Order: sequence, then structure tokens, then C-alpha cells
Amino acid sequence: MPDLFAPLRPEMESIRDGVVLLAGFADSGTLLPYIRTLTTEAPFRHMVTPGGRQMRVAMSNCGPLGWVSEPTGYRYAPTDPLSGKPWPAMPAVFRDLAARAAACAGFGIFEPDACLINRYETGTSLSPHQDMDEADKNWPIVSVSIGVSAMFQLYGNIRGGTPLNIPLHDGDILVFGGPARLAFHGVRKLAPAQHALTGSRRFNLTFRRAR
Ligand SMILES: O=C(O)CCC(=O)C(=O)O
Repeated sequence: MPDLFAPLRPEMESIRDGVVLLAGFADSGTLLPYIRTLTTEAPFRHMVTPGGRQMRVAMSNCGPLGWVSEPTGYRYAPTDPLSGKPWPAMPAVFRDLAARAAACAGFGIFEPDACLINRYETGTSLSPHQDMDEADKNWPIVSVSIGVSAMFQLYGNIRGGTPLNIPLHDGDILVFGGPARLAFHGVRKLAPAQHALTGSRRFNLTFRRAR
């Protein structure tokens, strides 16, 4: 069933210097079967932070490198610690989507080598954080929203303050880089809602260049 609230045509909005929202840029119907296959190979799991807390967002990865949180710290790993096997390959449609989004948003060529796959259930939030584990911060971050809408919270480059609340809907892509590359950001608790393709869940693909 088509999502009656999805925008008819993608729209580009400059949110602030270095942050661009591409509304309705991605087709979740195309992406979801890949997410299902990838997470059969490398299942979603709740990683543990260096502080010993289990993350509420369930995560997996695809691509040459995967972001991992462990009691010993955060890192990019070529293999899945659960299986010892390489992360599943990044599908060409994922890579192309991320590259097109970055180019459209004005960031030029983007060649991601890591795709973090996030899954949110009702009530799940993501605490404010900076994406700090990548070697070269000149590459942007490309973040794709799928399913139930969420409120993304964008802060400045230092912790705290009042966030800018950005509603993200199915198919939206947020690209941030340049002066906003190290902006703190998080996601508010997912409100109870239903999406035709994901039920009560939200998925997010975060594309990064780690090395
Ligand atoms: O789910 C989102 O929209 C953001 C995800 C995120 O910030 C991250 O994975 O670092």
C-alpha cells in the first residue's frame, strides 16, 4: 500500500550550513529486502558501550568496515565480532544511493566504505553523540530513514544546548558534513506509529567513509 503521506517529489532543503535534507529521496520498498537479507547474514544485535550500557538501538553493518561498540571502545572492524566473518558486502544500490544523495546535497564524490544499519522499536531513542571514529572527517555522513517517522535532534559541535528538531519520514535522507560534520545528533524516543512496510519499526542506514 502506498504511503499516503510520502512526498510526491523529492525536495531539497538546506537545514543549516553543512546540513541538507533530501525529502523522499529513497525508496524504502527497494531497500527493505536488502536489509532483510543483510541482517539474516549479520543479525541485528544490541551492542554494549564502553560504559557497560547495552544500546537500545539494534545494529548491524554491511560493507568493507562495520562500526562496533564494545566494552573496550568504539572501532571499525572488517569482520563481524559475532561470527568472525566479513560483514556482508554493501549492495550496489546502497552505495549508489549514498553517492547520489551526497552529490545532490553538494558534497561531491562520496565513496562510503561502511554502512551502519540501525533498527528502532517503539520507545527506542539514540543519545546525542558525534560521529568521531572515522579517519578523515572531510567525508560527509549520509543518513537514510525508512519506515516510521522519527524526530532527529541536531545540536552544535559541542555537547549540550537546545537541539534543532528535524522530523524524518520514510525515504528522507539527511546529509551532513563540512562545518556540521562533528555536530552532536541523536534521535528522540520513537513514538508508537505504523508504517505500511515496517509496522511499528524504523530503520536507518548511516553511510560513512571510515578509512
Ligand atoms: O537513526 C538516525 O537517524 C541517526 C543514526 C545515527 O545518528 C548514527 O547511527 O550515528
